[in-house]
Amino acid sequence: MTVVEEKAEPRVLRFPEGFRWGVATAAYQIEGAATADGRMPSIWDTFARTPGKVHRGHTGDVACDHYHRYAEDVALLSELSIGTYRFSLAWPRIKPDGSGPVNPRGLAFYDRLVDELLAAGVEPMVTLYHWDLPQTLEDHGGWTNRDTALHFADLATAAVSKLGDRVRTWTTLNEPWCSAFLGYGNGVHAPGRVDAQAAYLATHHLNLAHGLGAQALRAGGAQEVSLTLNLTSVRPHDPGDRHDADAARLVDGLQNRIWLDPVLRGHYADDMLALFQRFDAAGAILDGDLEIISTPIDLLGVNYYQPALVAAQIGAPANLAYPGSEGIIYPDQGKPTTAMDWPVDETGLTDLLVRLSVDYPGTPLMVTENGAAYTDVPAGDRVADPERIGYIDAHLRAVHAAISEGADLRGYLAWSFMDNFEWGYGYDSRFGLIYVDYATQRRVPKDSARWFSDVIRRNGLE
Ligand code: IFM
Repeated sequence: MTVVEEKAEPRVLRFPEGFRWGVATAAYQIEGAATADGRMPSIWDTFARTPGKVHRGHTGDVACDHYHRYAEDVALLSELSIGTYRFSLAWPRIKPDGSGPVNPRGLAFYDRLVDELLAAGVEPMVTLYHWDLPQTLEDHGGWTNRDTALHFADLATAAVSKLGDRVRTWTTLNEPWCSAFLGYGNGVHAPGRVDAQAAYLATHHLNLAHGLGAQALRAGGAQEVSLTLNLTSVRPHDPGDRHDADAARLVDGLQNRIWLDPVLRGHYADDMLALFQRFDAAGAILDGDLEIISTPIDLLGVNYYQPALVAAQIGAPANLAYPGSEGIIYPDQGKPTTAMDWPVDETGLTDLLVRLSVDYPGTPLMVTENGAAYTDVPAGDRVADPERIGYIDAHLRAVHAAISEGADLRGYLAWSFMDNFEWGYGYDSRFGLIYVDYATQRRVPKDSARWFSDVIRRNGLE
């Protein structure tokens, strides 16, 4: 008797047709060339030079030297079959003092980059602002000054008029929560101010900048306008405890709703308005602002890394990254962690995407950042990073589950294309799919890069 061995077909978890796959970076984190072609300092140049602010005194002066090596980097993107490349424009290159005339040499860099990407078959996706505010604007109050939002709209106009014929998808801001609450609330990001009123003023002016920027992009003919927020699922430690539930609602307000509501519903929720009032910032919200802020967008970018777990505890001081959040603690989540001690829990991503679809229906979603820092050790030409593969694999399954539950998810971009300047953590925290040897600037694709490339080619996971 002959036994016919059946060869089992590997099961593939497929993503929708046309799903956009890619990777993301940001200007200050990779470009270097801090004084090239008329660029002037940003708040991050100043902050990084301030002793004690950035791990080991690292700065973005050289970073990955992408400004000079962009052609090599684009070739790598293409080799890995990356469909979409999300990058940001450096405001201090394009308008070095923030508000004056356009610096053609600065804008020309992005012109070259966009052409290089298109020639390599990679779609450029542009973010206008990823935290590098020109220092001159900060000298006039930065995001606490309403004028900064108006200057941002001018930046949008300059950028779209130069690149709009070739760039389809435009994002106004990246993670305004970080700009407002880390920049002006607890001061761990530039400009390093610790001032609750300033944090709430910045919040509203960033929302306004988004709205004005979205209008400027539309007027300049942008096809797809978006905003990227760092959102998360905020969970009460004991869901049955009223105080824990209230704590979760407040943190959810500051992390998620204070950005989502004005943009997608045209108003701030009452509990958030109460905080603007408490910190003497409600006067910044002028008649007509919310109409501007709620200018329709075509896509909401979601950056997700970890869920939040909160519990009420009488007497706990406020976390300055959430000014006004007295009486709340953040218990250990009991999950495995990344090299930065961030808990790994992909269920927070499914919950978040499904929640956005239910609470804010009608706006397509895209995961514009997701990834993890691990300690990568190169061995010759190879960097084995099984933990990063595991992290991304789990999060892609979580994304797939959200799609199955009805979320209108259009794409997934891994953070990050290559190792880079991880803000206050400097260069020691490596998020890249590509390993960067900073001493030689040699790029080495990690195992995760090859693995992700296979996922893209098959539009799914085995
Ligand atoms: O590196 C950052 C990025 O600039 C914004 N989102 C989170 C990433 C990891 O911390």
